Amino acid sequence: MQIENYQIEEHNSQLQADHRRRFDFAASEVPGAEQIIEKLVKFQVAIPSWALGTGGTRFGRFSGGGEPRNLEEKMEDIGLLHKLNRSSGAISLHIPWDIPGNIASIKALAAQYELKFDAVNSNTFQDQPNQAHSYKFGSLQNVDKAIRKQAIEHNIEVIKHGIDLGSDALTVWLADGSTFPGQLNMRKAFQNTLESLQEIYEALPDHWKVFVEYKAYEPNFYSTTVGDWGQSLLFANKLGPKAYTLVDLGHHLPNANIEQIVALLLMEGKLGGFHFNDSKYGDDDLTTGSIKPYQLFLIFNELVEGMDARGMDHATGLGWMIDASHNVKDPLEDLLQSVEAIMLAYAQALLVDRKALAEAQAESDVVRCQEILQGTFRTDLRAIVAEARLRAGGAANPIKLYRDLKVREKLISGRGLKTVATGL
Ligand SMILES: [Mn+2]
Repeated sequence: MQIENYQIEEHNSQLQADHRRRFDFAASEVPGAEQIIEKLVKFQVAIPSWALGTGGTRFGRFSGGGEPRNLEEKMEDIGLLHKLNRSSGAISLHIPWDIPGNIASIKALAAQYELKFDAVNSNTFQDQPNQAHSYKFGSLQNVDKAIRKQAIEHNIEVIKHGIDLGSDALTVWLADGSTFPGQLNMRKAFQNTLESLQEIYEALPDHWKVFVEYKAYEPNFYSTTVGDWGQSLLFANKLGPKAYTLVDLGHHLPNANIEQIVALLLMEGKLGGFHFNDSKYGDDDLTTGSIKPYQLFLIFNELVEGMDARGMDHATGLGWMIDASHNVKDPLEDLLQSVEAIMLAYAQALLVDRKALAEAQAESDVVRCQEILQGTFRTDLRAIVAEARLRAGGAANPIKLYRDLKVREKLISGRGLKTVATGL
């Protein structure tokens, strides 16, 4: 299905008076509101092809109905999101869950929905049907050279799919590691992984990047071969200038200071990509900003400060993507909430009075530093974010319009109640 422009215009005119009142107040309170709005309009967050269906846990999965059955329908879903919020203009493909069949028609569809192809993702954490070797004991780290070779070739194939689509980055997340002490030689596992990554790196086109994503634990529970940002940075530094670390918010041990990690990686010019989600305990993959919105703001505060220090373009300097799973919510509503939370945290970070903060830091005025950050965090910028969305052609209240138009009901009637998205 498609949302028509007139439906957005009708919705916006119904909410216009209310929005105008709130926006005028916010704009009067916020210095530089126009510049913030301009930056918000440009900022796009990629949606991964695996986030459009209902996820599950190892205990079960409860389908929500009307899930996209193939890549075309996944793009249709992201097209709906982008139509509503005008900030979801990119899709990140997971291979082999979403191998593009007819490249020309997939590209035409992307153009129709105004979507770009973000980083492509390889998958060596599962065995595929008819695969010669198993990844049960790791892929790029494996003690068996033939298994490593198979995993390397898969990554090179993913790069080729990305080239066909106009993508310019490969994200490698490895489940490699060990579940019991003594299971592997950690130094050899690192060296095997490095050699494998070097072969993949050689296959990258000149303008491409490779993102090395880390994760503290799971599915392996004793050691992870790319376990934290230090290990990822070690790989990225050894690989070369096209290799970067990717930070996934859920891939840290509890209470890790992610804002500090972000600050230092940016300082080193080695932060490449970002995966948004939220969590209470581990890699919970919850809606971004649903549990720790203040942390999200603090992370964005470091991102904006660090990117500005390096003269980076906020919209294009890093790969921005949501990486979440939806067990109890409608995935599309969840994604609308996530994008909204990201835009809000970004807007707040743009509002931080950097000069005043630097002065307070220089005087070690700890109280003033806290007042500046929390004063900004507690400023209500929702009307500013909504104004940016309206100027970009989106809906004043995306979730309200989504529900008013009965989008999920229409997707169910078109696709069926019992559908399962590929990869889930
Ligand atoms: Mn991730």
